[in-house]
Amino acid sequence: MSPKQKRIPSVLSADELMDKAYSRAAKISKNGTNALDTRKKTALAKVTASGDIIISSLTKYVDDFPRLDKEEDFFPELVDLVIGLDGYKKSLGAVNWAAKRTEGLKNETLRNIRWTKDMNQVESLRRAFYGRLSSVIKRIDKDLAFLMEAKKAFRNLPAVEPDIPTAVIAGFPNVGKSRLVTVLSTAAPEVAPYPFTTKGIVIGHVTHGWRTYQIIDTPGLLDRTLDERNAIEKQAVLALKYLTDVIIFIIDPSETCGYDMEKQMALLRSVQEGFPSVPLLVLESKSDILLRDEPLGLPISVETGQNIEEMKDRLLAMLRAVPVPES
Ligand SMILES: Nc1nc2c(ncn2[C@@H]2O[C@H](COP(=O)(O)OP(=O)(O)OP(=O)(O)O)[C@@H](O)[C@H]2O)c(=O)[nH]1
Ligand SMILES: [Mg+2]
Repeated sequence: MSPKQKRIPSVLSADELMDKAYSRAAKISKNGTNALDTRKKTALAKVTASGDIIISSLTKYVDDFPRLDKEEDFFPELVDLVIGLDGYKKSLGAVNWAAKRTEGLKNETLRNIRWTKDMNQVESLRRAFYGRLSSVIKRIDKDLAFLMEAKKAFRNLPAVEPDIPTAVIAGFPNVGKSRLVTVLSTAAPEVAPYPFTTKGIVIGHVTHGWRTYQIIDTPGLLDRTLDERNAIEKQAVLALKYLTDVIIFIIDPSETCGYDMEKQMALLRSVQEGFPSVPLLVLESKSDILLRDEPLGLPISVETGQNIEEMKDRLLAMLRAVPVPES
């Protein structure tokens, strides 16, 4: 499941968690049969309440943040690129540790308070509990902050639907991928006359008859090997690796994108080699600027509308031919 579809709780900082626990405990007072008993009952209730608030908040984080154990998949790999999977797992592990540690401290303190016959001891046990609790929670402050950031990142992840036929648009930066997506689909990615405008995966939809298809805009790729690619380019590679049923590859023969044809052709070849079984629709963009005599792919212009309808027809035919998974 996509981490986006899961409701993720708001994460409190260490200070906020402790404030919540203290203020709940501060309101508690109990009556006992004598002064010692009153003190004990009150202290037991305060320790229980403050410990339980911390335990239940932390346990909720551990339970409700998505498990991303299966690493060979689109979302775990995307999360790895966007926030780092190791850090994510480590933070959840630390929060889990803190919940267990709080439980242990709480039980130990309750036991000691029950045993003691000394009024002053009751208070010092309670205070010691708060002190130790606070240092446990402070130790995971960075992990809580990490989870807060992760929550934001999850919210911004693309809402990819894995089971509908999908076309992924690829090509060098600045060749016109996003502008094409805006005429093809419901998505409205940013279009700008400089490279690396698109920094993540953007999802659009096209509806044709009763069927809906996904069109995915990706960040531009440079012609280089995977280990040289930056995290932004790697998102495009992930979309190609996991999501694509049809690749739309855009070449900009006008070279106004800033990259020469030789480099663009090398990238096209490496995409073909990398995904030999995926149907490929090659387009030559910006035909209003330069129309080649012998184009390699279909020349299009979003500026003049040249071949846009033809391109849509070809794309829809390719998407219609994608086998629908049996459900
Ligand atoms: N003249 C002309 N300009 C175009 C056409 N299509 C796109 N452009 C321009 O090319 C520039 C880059 O377009 P984008 O759609 O942002 O390119 P991109 O491939 O998404 O770029 P990145 O996101 O940076 O990889 C913009 O200034 C567009 O207006 C076209 O058909 N004709
Ligand atoms: Mg773009």
